Amino acid sequence: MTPRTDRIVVVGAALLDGGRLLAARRSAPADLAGRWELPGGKVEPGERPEDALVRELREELGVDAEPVERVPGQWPLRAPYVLWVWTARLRPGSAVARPLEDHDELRWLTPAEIWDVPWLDQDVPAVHAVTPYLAATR
Ligand code: 523
Repeated sequence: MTPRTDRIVVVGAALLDGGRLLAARRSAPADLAGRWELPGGKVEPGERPEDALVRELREELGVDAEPVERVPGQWPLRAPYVLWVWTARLRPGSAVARPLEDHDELRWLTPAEIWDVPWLDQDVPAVHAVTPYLAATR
């Protein structure tokens, strides 16, 4: 019998500021290192996805962010993970300085630059879904 593997939600942030999207380059694990992603991580048992998003952005980027709206859709990652995305914005006074863990480079991408970085394959459809929101925050 195939063991049952429950789906685990990974939240990703489309962190937007002045019409630009924050992209983060993974430094680990080795097979993902060097590729870019929407920053985020696994939702812990009993945790609300929006709370996980805020927590992950604080842990990984040291920022105080707030989720704005869920981007419709969900994107399969390596089993058992599935990616859910929220747009997010920085709370007043908070700024992205440098990556703290999991990443080694950050870039704020304008709409014209969105496809300049090699996104993780599994993030590409999510980034497509996010692009309309960039124009809306300009
Ligand atoms: N992805 C992914 N894209 C993406 C994220 C945030 C995560 O493909 N935008 C994948 C990478 C891992 C899995 O989802 O295979 C879990 O993400 P990870 O490692 O960022 O989750 P964390 O930060 O919760 O993991 P720990 O470092 O173990 O705490």
